[in-house]
Amino acid sequence: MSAPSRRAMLAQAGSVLALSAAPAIAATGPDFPFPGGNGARPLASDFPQKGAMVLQRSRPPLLETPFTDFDSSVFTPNDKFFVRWHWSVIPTEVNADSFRLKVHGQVDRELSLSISDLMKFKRVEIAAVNQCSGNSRGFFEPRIPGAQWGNGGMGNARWTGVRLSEVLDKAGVKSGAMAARFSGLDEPAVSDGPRFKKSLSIERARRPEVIIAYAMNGKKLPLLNGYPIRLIVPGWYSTYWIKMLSDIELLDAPDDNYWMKTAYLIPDTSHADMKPGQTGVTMVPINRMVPRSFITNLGAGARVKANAPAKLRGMAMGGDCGVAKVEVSGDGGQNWHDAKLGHDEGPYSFRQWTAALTMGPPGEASLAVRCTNTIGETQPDTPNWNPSGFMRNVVERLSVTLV
Ligand SMILES: Nc1nc2c(c(=O)[nH]1)N[C@H]1C(S)=C(S)[C@@H](COP(=O)(O)O)O[C@H]1N2
Ligand SMILES: [Mo]
Repeated sequence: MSAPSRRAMLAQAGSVLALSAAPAIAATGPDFPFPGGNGARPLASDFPQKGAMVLQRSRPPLLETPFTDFDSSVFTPNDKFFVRWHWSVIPTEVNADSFRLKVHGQVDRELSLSISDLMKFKRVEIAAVNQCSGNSRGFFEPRIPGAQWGNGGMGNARWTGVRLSEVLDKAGVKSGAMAARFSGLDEPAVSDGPRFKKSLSIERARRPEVIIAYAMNGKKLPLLNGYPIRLIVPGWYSTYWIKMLSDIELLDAPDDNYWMKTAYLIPDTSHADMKPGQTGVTMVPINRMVPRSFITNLGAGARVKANAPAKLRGMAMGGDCGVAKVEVSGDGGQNWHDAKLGHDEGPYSFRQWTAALTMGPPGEASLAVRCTNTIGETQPDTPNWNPSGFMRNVVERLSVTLV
């Protein structure tokens, strides 16, 4: 979409997100190697608190992290962190003084907490990957409608906040409560649209790693990433990581709202895999993440010295547990060599890896990387498929030219 039409669209829609007058769209965004093409995207740098981002959609904003940014650090800078919203009615500013988080439903005491009330709970910090369920959807074949993400619909940050369990304890969850349902300040753009709400079982909600975060990489959350507070569910896909979290409702029955019952379902099969058109498959709400790994210091088509050791670098994630092993291959996955793991930032974080891999004779070569997590799961050799394009974690391959 061209810059003028994007601005026109936003203007037409009324004040949603204030964009600067001068659009900053570079001609040279990535051209993702999606099957069947249509992978070219512009870069946009005119979203508030965001640097140059791959523009997937303006309204509501879908901004992808340019993949080269993952090479600089295992922590994704706030201004390069991806952005995804379902509805376009998002506050352009939030007054942190008057903001309140409501806790209600099956509780002994309803709460209405200010940010300073929240900060009285014990402060905790956790490194965790936030990854969209549909990250890498553009690579699915057959192609699937929805955000055509490359691999940058994910990011890793140090999140600071308070344990959800302590907030729930303060409210006193009644014994009959079955789920905690979360929603934020964003609203449907159509009057009968279902507000974005997601639920966790009480057991999951009480886990010690689940926090309400008020800071990201030591700074306030960018507005587009959920200022002033958001839910962090380490190890689970970010559909549960409710932004601008303003409401927690304790339910006495499983949540059957649209976003739990109809959207965000995966086949209850190994690797969430099924055949296009297959029927009779049991579907369940998406949940834990699975291992992934990427080469970050080389791009597709890079020229690499033949018959010499090449330095490879990248990052890996275990999913909902740590990284046990990363292996690299210079021959498309026939032979594997252990990479060296970098500093351990905890089980939910990206982990850097490095490897020196001896390259073959001049010609085309396919590099590959795979991660095994601490519960022994390894990335599969063949891609999975499901009707929403969720949970891609196939071994990624990168073609380079040896010269
Ligand atoms: N309030 C609210 N929270 C939300 C969403 C949303 O639409 N509204 N989308 C979820 C989804 S599907 C994703 S992928 C992540 C994206 O988080 P980010 O924009 O901070 O990267 O936010 C999650 N939290
Ligand atoms: Mo998502």
